[in-house]
Amino acid sequence: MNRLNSVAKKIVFALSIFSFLILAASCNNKSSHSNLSANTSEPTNNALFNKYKLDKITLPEGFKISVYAEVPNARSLCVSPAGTVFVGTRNDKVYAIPDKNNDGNADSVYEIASGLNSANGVAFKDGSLYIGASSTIYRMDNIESNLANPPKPTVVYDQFPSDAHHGLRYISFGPDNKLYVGVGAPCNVCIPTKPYYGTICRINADGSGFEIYASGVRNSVGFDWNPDTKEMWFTDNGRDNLGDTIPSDELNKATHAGMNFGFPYCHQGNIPDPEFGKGKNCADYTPPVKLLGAHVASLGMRFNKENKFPAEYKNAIFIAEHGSWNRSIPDGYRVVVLKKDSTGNYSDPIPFAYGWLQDNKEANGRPVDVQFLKDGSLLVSDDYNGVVYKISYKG
Ligand SMILES: [Ca+2]
Ligand SMILES: [Ca+2]
Repeated sequence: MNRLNSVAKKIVFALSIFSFLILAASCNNKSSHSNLSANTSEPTNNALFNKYKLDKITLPEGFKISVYAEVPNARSLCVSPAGTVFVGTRNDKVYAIPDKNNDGNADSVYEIASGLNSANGVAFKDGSLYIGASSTIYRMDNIESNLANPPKPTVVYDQFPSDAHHGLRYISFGPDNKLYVGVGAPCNVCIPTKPYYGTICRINADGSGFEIYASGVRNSVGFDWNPDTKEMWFTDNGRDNLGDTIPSDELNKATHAGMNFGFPYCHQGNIPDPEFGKGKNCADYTPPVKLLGAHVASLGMRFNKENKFPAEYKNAIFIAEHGSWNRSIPDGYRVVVLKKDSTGNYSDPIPFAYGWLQDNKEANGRPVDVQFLKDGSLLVSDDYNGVVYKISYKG
């Protein structure tokens, strides 16, 4: 009897170990719902506001900033029509932040993909999330119904370069339903050795129809389409090592396919490159629409299409400045705005949200991308703190 009892105990013990292993294995397959904080309530927000020293951030009168969610290495942002925010990173992971009850607060943070190579780019179309990770564009279908148990990303296209230098893909769907993909030059400054280096390319959503859309682009990691004209506007980062004040980052406008924006021959529309500009004429290339400042690292940009900020911000352009490294006095580390006047012209960049750089010392935050939500507020990603902020107008 005792012996039987002890056998039974052993079986029960073995079974419980077995079921624990099954449970652990199944947990591994699921997306980690993790301990990342989303700002689901005001008391939580107060703690996160203090944690990230948001009292140091200056905004125009009537605006406020809060933490939307903590997301490690938060980089590119996109949002679905239902309000789910997707966040790419410089590392292997992609995150999703749903707001199912539409209250303007993040419900939670899901890790939905991992094991990718620099999963920086995110774009959403027809229920599918597209991810730009180095050489490869992936797709995750019906993703919003499967945030807790996401499908394995499938390959859409895998012929982009895998260089580490300027190798973070920025991707976005244009009004023509094509996926636009930034492909940086694999260097500070160099002659492109392959046609797609230093370009913005586009492909169909199924991966077919590859073409180069714009060339002479050093490294664009931010573009959007003008809501009035449907033209593509994009940021481009100026080259390094020509001093503190030149060349400027650029805001460019592509009105059609096939335009050349000057890199590496001509910088900011009027500075021939000391090495590669010999025998070239800046007038042969499309100059920028706006100069954004040297070394500020202008990354993500969006037009304000929601237009729920005051009228002076109607269709304004917001740009995230990641901040300088190649400058004796640091610059950038803020969000700037270019306002549109009554004649349709855009202003020079005006600081909109700043204070991540205090006293020109070490930065305590680095904006990467900007994205409007349907409620009219502006999200800002920060890969230094691993946070997505929300800037809203409180009146
Ligand atoms: Ca919510
Ligand atoms: Ca240029």
